[in-house]
Order: sequence, then C-alpha cells, then structure tokens
Amino acid sequence: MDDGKRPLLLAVVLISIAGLFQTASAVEHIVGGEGHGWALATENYFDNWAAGQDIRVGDTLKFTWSGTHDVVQLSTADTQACNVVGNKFNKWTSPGVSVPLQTAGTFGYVCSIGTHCNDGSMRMTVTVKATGNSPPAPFWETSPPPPGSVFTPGTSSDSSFGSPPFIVALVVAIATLIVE
Ligand SMILES: [Cu+2]
Repeated sequence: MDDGKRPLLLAVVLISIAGLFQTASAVEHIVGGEGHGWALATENYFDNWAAGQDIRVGDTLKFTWSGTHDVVQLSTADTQACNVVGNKFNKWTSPGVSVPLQTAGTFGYVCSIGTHCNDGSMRMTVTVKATGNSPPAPFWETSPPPPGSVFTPGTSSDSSFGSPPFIVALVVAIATLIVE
C-alpha cells in the first residue's frame, strides 16, 4: 500500500469504530412525551407512556415541566400508593432534570406537590432493562415501516445506518477505494 494513504485509511477505521459505539449510545426519554411532559395527567398516563418505551441501563429520564411540580423517587409500592411521606430515595426540584438510570430494575417516581400524585396521576413505574439484550436488527431483516410512520418524533433511534453490518460494509468499500 502507498504509505501516504495510511493515515486516511486509519481515520476511516477510527470514524467507523466511533459509529459502532454510537449505536449503543444512551437514549434520553422525555417523560410523558415531548408534547406533554411531567404534568397533571389522566389515570395511568405515565405508566402507559413508560410501558411504550424501550428503557435501558445508561439511558436518562428527562422530566420537563412548567408550574409547580417536583420529582420524588419512591419504592414501587409507595409510588402506586402515592405514599409521598414514605422513604424518599431521591428528590429533584428543577424542571428539565435528567435522571440517569444506572441499574436494571423497576423504579417509581411521583410528584409530591399537593395531591398531584393521587388526583393528578403524576406517578410512574418504570422498568429499566439491561443493555444489549436486543441489538437492532440488520437492515436487510427489517421490514419496511408502514406508511406515515417514518421519522416518528420521540421514538428512539432504530436507524439501520448505525448498525454494525452497515458500518463494516462502509469500511470495506472505502478501504477498497483507497488501496486501489
Ligand atoms: Cu405536580
């Protein structure tokens, strides 16, 4: 190989390796969805929202709100009972807080202001799954999404462009061009 082309090839490989790590990057979940946030809601709204998310260790929960709310982490039993005078594991009072999820398990969050938990349904049980249990499907195995569902805002990245097979193919293609 021409020695002058080695730095370029090295750069391509390094960028591609960075791309591999990007596929496993943390997802920031905006609690309640972008249009709703951490606010008074209908019954089970936040539990239903959480059940629809793929929440993994390393992800964060972002609680956004206006007005007077807070976020208190309780046991799941205290969460379901809105027992905000029970054991508080954590409390956050600044809107926009990002709560890191460092271990797999089931966690409960409520708003402790007034009767927001009981009457405003501001309670949520979240299941955090371990990382790496379901790697994204290779793009050739992914069935085409139904019309209108492409680029749905708020869903986590399922792009096949970041998948390892795609990146390996890209590296091989570019490296072939360079060495010719
Ligand atoms: Cu509240």
